[in-house]
Amino acid sequence: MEVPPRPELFDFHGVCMLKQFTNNWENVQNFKARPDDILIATYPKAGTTWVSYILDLLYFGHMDPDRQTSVHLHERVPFLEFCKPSFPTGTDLADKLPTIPRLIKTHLPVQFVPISFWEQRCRIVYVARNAKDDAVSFFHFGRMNSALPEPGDWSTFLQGFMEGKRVFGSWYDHVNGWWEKKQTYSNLHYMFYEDLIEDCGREIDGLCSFLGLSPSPEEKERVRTSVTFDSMKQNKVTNYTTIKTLNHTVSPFMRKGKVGDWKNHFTVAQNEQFDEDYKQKMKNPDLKFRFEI
Ligand code: PPS
Repeated sequence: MEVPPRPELFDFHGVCMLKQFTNNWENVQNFKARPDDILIATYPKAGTTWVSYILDLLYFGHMDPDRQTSVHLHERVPFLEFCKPSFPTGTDLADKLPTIPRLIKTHLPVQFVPISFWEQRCRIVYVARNAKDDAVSFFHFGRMNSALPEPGDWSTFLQGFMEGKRVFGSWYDHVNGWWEKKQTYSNLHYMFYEDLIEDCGREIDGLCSFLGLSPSPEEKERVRTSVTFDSMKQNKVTNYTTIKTLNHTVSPFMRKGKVGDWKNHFTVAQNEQFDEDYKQKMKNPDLKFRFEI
């Protein structure tokens, strides 16, 4: 079978994007959020799948056992801006979601989020991951995902990452833009991948208090054990092995799940250049990332 060519990035209102995320723009912008919707927002590779599954289990883990084994996470938590021929669009999937609340995922930078989410005062969970591990994860994802541009070699990819030439734009603008939003929008819970790795139970508690949930200790423990890296890697509902554009023999979607894997990729020179550039772009002293734990 002929392999379709890799797509190209283009400038979209100042942000690098791919057509598969802008094709349905009018419907995305006009999306009618409901007050009880919960938006899970991230820069790619920050822990979207992890937090989506935590929220899905907190709300719906006790429901119909069939759902747990047969409904894939990407159907339970639609990807709002996704739009590719012969697939249902993210907005259609979200419109048809039967659950209350609806859990909806997005990688959009804050300025692109449909206005109805703000008007309806929806709760939003933002997850951020340190830039070095995010870049490494994104690089390997680009290698295994034929729906993304060719990543090139590691040093080319890293350079593009630093210049914001990756789909959904600059990591730096994304994490800073959402952080600023949190200062004025109180229904935003800003989380860090590194904190989840350090103590997932504590982070689940934080999510529950933000969402007004009070699971029993047993329920909470069930969620915690179901969302470990190894459980999610084995679980076909969460490991993305059924998606055709992903080649897990090149690099699995559930790849390493660690903090600090960047040390296995960055050369000393790349690290120095990255740190210098980072200082220029990350001036807000309140937004701090951990590169190791
Ligand atoms: S995507 O494609 O943007 O939706 O990817 P996303 O889910 O945001 O990020 C994928 C990375 O998250 C890791 N991951 C986890 N780490 C630890 N524990 C759990 N449960 C978990 N689930 C997903 C996944 O392995 C990717 O990171 P890397 O570093 O590539 O392993």
